[in-house]
Parts: sequence; structure tokens; C-alpha cells
Amino acid sequence: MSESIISADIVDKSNAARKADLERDYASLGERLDRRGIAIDAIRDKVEKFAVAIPSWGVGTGGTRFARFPGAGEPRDIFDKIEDCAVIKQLTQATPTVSLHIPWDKADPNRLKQAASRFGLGFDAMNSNTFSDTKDQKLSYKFGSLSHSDAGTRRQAVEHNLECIEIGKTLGSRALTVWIGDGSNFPGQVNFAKAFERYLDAMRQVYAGLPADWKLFTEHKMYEPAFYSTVVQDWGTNYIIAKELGDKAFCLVDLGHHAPNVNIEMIVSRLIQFKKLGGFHFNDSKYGDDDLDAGSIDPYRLFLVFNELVDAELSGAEGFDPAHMLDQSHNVTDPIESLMLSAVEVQRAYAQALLVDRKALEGFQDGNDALMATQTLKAAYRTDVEPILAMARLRTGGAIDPVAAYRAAGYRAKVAAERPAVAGGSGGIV
Ligand SMILES: [Mn+2]
Repeated sequence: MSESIISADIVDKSNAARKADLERDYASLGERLDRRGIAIDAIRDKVEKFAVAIPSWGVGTGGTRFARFPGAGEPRDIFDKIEDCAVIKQLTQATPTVSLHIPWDKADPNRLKQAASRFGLGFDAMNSNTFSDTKDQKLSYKFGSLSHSDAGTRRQAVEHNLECIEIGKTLGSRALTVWIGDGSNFPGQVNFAKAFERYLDAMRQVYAGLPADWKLFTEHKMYEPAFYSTVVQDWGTNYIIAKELGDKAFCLVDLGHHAPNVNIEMIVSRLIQFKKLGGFHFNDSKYGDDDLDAGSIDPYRLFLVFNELVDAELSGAEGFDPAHMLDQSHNVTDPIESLMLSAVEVQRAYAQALLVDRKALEGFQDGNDALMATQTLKAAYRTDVEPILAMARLRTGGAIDPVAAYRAAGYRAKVAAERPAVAGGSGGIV
């Protein structure tokens, strides 16, 4: 039995005040779904099994290029971060794993494992960092890492990734996510082809160090920190990388890493079709890589992404097993509250996508009935599935209203007293 950070009494009291209303709402939604031929309990069961990983860096307050305004009671180290993640897991029951970032979270792996298992937490993908320099680092990544013009710098970046795999092996992780900031700020600064060839060569060495049951995720990003060209800039390049490296290499889609208005759901479909979709970093954006909370700007887009995922799940697409992770930066909210609500938003998109009448949709597509096809998606998206999500939380030991329970527990004030404010710190935007 794992430990709980928020007292069970507080969660029970919060749930008791909401349980009768929830049961009525659930029964009412159940009746309406029944008319559409959908069994509400079957959707709820699937939601209960749905999981999304929390990035360790998400529980700290982020910042922008201009400033960072620290929040109260910010985690001082990875062990504080694990406790914050345990709170998110306890109240949502949707986030059983933490994704670590090395070197930010570097600590004795056995101690890390012990700290997480105390709260029943596991570890998701390991994340390497060759986009910034550490204090004792021999060679700088100012002009790149895995694609650097200097062989020694590339070797150092490869070794760092191999070290992440080693740490992950002890923790029980099964994947490595690689995102690099390599690129250029000026036309002519870098030879595109040579830089990409150097990157591929370095990544082949990382891939060779991957255990048999591990996956390698590469993450594309259109721009930033390099503002003219980026080595792994889009899903096309990412697909080439995954194809070049081998069967254990997959593409990771960070929703914020595309130009505004790009049809991300279609990219997802393509990657599924050609068996190279590794997983997601969920977030939302308005202008660029804003790292806003999942579903906060365009929840319909999140739904359309899940429409593709559910389509693949239900059709039994071969080897389809994408990893789900949040990747956000919280500048003005309590990160724990943002992450809880974001995990719920991702679950919501999944539940709504499960409601799509796929047989009817196929008929409308085959008959070229554009209006009814799009209305079929809208009918699912318009359904308020909150009672399903809340019931799933209640049944698995979470809170009907996670934010209300969290605030009632006074967790932030408690940790603020224990954790002195730290100025600066890592921004944590990847
Ligand atoms: Mn990301």
C-alpha cells in the first residue's frame, strides 16, 4: 500500500459533498449515451486505465526569456518534485509515472526509485539535456551538441545520452526522449546536410546503447533556441530519423512544436500509418511554443488528435502503443493545479473521442457527406463527459474535484513553510 500525501479524510470529505450530485449527473449522462448505443460504464472503464506522465520539470514554476517569477513552496530538488507528483497522482489517479530530466534530476538512482515507490509512482521516459551547459562540463553546447562540428563535443553528447539510459535502467524506465536545440541563427552559419549527417551518426551511437526492450523517441521542434534553422525541425525530418535508426526509434509529437494552424492530427495519422508514432508531449499554444496548459486554447484540436488515436486503438493498429506525457510551463498558476487539470483535459479528449460513432462516420465519408461527417465528430465533442471523468476518479481513490480537494488540504501553504524560495533556477521549457 503506497503512502498518500493529502490526508484521506480531506479527500473523503470533499468527495462526500459532491457524490450525490455526481451520481445523478452520471445516471443522466448514462441514459443519454444509452440512446446513442453507448454503454457509459465501458467508457468509464477505459478512462480509468488511461494514463499520462508528469514531467518532473513541470512542477516547478517556469519562465520566459524575460523573467521568471518563482511561486511559493517550489520544489527544491527531485525528491520534492516526486512529492508534488504524488499529490497529482493521488487526486487525479491519472498520472502514475514521472518523466525525469538529466542532469536536472540527477540523484542516486536507487534513492530515486525508493522515493517514487513510496507513493506508488513509476518512471516514464528519460529525457537527456544537451541544450544547455552544466557547471563541470568540459565542452560547451553553445554551437550544438549531437550535430556539433567538433567530434569531441558530439562524443560528449552521445555519452550523456548513454548515461541517461544507464540511470533509466535502474529506475525501470523503458524509453529515452532526445530533443536537441542544435541549429543556426544565420543563413550560411551551418551546412544543413553536414549537420544532419553528423546528428544521424551520433544518434546511431545512442541507439546502439539502447536495451532490447527500450524505445527511442526523437522530438522535433520548428524553431527556438535557434531562430533560423533547426536540425530536427519537423515531422518529416523526425520520420527520416526514426526510419534511419531502426525499429526501436519513434517520433515524439510535442503539440507546441509546430507552426500555428498546422494540421497536427494529420501528422499523427501519418505517423500511425507508418508505425512511427512514439508518443506525445501535451500542451497548448496560441502563437508559438507557448507551453500553455493542455486544452486551454484549442480543446477541439486536442480532441481531433485523440480522434486519430482512438481510431487506431479501435482498429487494432499493429504496434500502436503511444506514450502520453504533459510538457508545459506554468508561469502564473500553481503548477500542481495546472498539471492536475491538464491531465484531466487529456483524459477528456480521450473520452470524447471514444464517443465518436465510427460506423456512421465511415458511411458519411464513403458517401461524401461532408456535413454529416463533421457533425458526427461534433456530436462526440459536444458531449460533456465530466461525470465520466469524475466517476473514474472517485472509483479509483481520487478526488471528484481535484483542485477543490487540493485547496482544502492547504498543501501549497504547508510546503511553502518547509521549502525556502529559490531565485532563478532552471526554466524547464523543452
Ligand atoms: Mn516537449
